[in-house]
Amino acid sequence: MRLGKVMAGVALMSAMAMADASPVERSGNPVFPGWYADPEAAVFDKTYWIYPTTSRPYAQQTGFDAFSSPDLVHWTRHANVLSLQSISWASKALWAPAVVRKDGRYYFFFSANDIQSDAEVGGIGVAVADRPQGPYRDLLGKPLIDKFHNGAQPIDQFVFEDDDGSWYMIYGGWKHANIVKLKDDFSGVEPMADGTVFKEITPAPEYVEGSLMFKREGRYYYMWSEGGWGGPHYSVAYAIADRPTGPFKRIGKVLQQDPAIATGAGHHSVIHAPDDDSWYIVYHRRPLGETDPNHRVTSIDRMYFDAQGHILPVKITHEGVEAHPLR
Ligand code: FUB
Repeated sequence: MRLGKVMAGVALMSAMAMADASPVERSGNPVFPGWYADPEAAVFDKTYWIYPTTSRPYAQQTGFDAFSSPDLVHWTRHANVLSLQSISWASKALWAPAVVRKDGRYYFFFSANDIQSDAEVGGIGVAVADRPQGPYRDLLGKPLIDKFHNGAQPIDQFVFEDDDGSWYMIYGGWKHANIVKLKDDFSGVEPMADGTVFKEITPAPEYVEGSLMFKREGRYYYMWSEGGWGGPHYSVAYAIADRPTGPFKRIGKVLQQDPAIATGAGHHSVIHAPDDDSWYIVYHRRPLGETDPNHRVTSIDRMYFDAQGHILPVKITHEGVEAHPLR
């Protein structure tokens, strides 16, 4: 066969291969429409869940929607999974869900009322349901934490089960963070091994709010938000320690605005897919040119570690992430 004919054959075969290859499905960012902030990501069985704050003026933050997906690309909205109707002590500013499964039930921790002093009613509450999509009802009939301790406003809780079965909550606004050990029935807090109940773990002067913790290769990663949530410089930084109680020393920023993509990228959560050890960061950001503080949208991008276990700076994208069905 002459060379020209061979080359033509090769060109035809690669054109056919390209036509056959299905395009890679990606989530796009934001991953679902609407103004939603502070996304809490969870995996229950083979389904991804996102529980965000409804991003509106505080008086209109009266309920939470949830979103589920089999693959990070296709999302279904579940409206009003928890609302003020089920929380007698709350009246506004429902924020920052943290949702966990324990003993077959689903627990939805939330912040309410944006209290400014111990004289006000509000703080961090917990609701319960038999299914991830609710409906959730208030577990206690009162807040779980309703006072300032170590200067931390009781908001922005994250709930974490350690390997020994202990459950911890890390929380706090107004530039202070505390860790507490939860009672086994989540009805309150109990002293840790050293007798401390509210242990301050504020990791750096830059700390503002939005705490999160996970464990990887035996070490505890603590992440938090810095800057003002209403502006472009909102961002996420991290530290690593050998214990959930620290001490934590700030290593650096992980997530921040990209003037070509979006501003105000912060208040995040993390998903680990164990089948291929991929990590995702789920966060809110503000579309370019938008200045309304509440115009926050939920996005997902990949998160990578280097060989020493440091988190590499996240590249925020318009494309989002590839489909990742859970096996
Ligand atoms: O969405 C209300 C508040 O905005 C959150 O609790 C803060 O972390 C900030 O994201």
